Amino acid sequence: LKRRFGASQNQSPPALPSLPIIGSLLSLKTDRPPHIFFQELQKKYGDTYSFMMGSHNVIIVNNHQHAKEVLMRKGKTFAGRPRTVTTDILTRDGKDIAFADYSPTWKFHRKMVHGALCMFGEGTASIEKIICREADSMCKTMGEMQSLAVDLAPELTRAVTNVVCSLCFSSSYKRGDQEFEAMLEYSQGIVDTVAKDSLVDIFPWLQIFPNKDLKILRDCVSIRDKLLQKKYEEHKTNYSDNIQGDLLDALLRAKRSAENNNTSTQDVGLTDDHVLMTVGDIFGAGVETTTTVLKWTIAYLIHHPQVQTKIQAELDRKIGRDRHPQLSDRGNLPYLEATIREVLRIRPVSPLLIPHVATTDASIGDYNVKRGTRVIVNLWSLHHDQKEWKNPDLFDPGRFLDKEGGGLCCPSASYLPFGAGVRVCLGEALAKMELFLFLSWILQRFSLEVPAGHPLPSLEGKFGVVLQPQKYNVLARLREGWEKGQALSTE
Ligand code: HEM
Ligand code: PLO
Repeated sequence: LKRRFGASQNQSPPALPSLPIIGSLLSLKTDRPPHIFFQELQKKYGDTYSFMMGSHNVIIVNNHQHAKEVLMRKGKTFAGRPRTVTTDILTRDGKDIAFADYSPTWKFHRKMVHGALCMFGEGTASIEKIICREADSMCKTMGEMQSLAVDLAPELTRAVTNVVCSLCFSSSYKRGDQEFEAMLEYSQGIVDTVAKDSLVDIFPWLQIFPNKDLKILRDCVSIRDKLLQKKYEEHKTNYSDNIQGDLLDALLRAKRSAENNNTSTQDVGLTDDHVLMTVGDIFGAGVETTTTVLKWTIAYLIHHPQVQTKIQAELDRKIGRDRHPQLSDRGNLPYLEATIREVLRIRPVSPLLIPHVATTDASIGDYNVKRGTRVIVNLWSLHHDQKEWKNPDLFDPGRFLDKEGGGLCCPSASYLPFGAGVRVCLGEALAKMELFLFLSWILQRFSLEVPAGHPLPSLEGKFGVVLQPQKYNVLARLREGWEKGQALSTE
């Protein structure tokens, strides 16, 4: 293939056919989800190839060598983000972190949020305590719904939402809360319509025509913005220079201190819009990603009861029934950790990451890349690469354990569930704590199975800004000997 496309030195990557204005649209027509289609195109065009999306040049990277060059070795060069119609609606023209282009403002906000998230690790209201409080409440509710066929999604979402809600706003939601129900609805509307490379993102002029998805997105964003604005007003009223309780307080403090120093808040990007959009990002990312992974994990555990039994045996051996799992148990539960890693491999939350943009003329391997080119790292291809993984489509947590089965390992370099480099996920540590605690709490006392007469959960994802599983029902059965243990409390 290399010879055929002449990839010797400093050439353009192999390209799909393209026409003026519409670009390669005709060659991109498919009913498959994009990450799978892009993986298949490798057979014809090689691991790294390009096409035109309207007037934009796009490069797809399908192997880990090129992915690491883009994300790590040349991370800064490829740290740009494209502006698209849908993400501009969500983020008021990129005034957030995830969809903001590479700029001093993006750097500033990223650093601040990173600092705030690190700070929450300590203190009385530590993240661990918050997560355990929510895990406890979730397990109690699951106990009440025992032996019923239920969709666990709303309870999982509420637990995860309350963790980020505590971090961002120092608040949480009770079951059946109106505001929480509204949040569930608008957030799904956003996930369904934003950053899907729909036609308006390729041809921005299509906005002038009525468009159902764009209307859903605008309506949902407007509901979200009202909620964020309300939280912002509440914080402004209760703000004190000394108390820095949550992320929104931390952002407010930075804004006020810049104002007091007579720094133009416009320069560093500390306008009200920036503060709101940044919190919106962390709130949105905090909810949708972790919930999605929990749903995938439960779906896979139902398909593979032997994996579930093995995790439970490990929990019984290392923790027993007299106490709850805690973060310090993480090193002692390698099989559970391996299972989480395998779920993040086989169903990556963000199979195409978020598109990157070359901020200068650059190169990937032997290929020249022009400034402004969009670079999409196909994480799905990396995680399902036959050369890197034995039976990549098989769910096998054991692949992350060393030969003796006692320690964790990473059998391939082709594994980047959180991305890497300057744009690496900001919530990796938080997400890992949540996944570990929520899953260990659930599996310590419940066995999850498919209810009689219900189908097994589908393992096919719905492609969007996150790869979500389809809805399914579960039966959570209290494990033998747990009737007593239920009385355990977090105190
Ligand atoms: C970005 C994965 C949870 C906040 C990303 C990216 C990935 C990712 C793949 C894109 C990297 C790139 O474009 O190169 C995940 C996974 C999660 C998770 C698998 C859960 C298991 C979270 C959580 C938060 C969060 C809980 C919030 C606290 C962010 C932010 C960005 C990001 C703000 C944008 C970073 C930037 O563009 O500078 N994440 N994420 N993520 N994530 Fe996460
Ligand atoms: C999820 C729906 C929310 O209502 C808004 C939102 C904000 C930030 C986005 C998140 C959504 C989806 C997952 C994203 C996150 C930023 C980083 C994260 C894209 C759209 C990932 C996985 O990259």
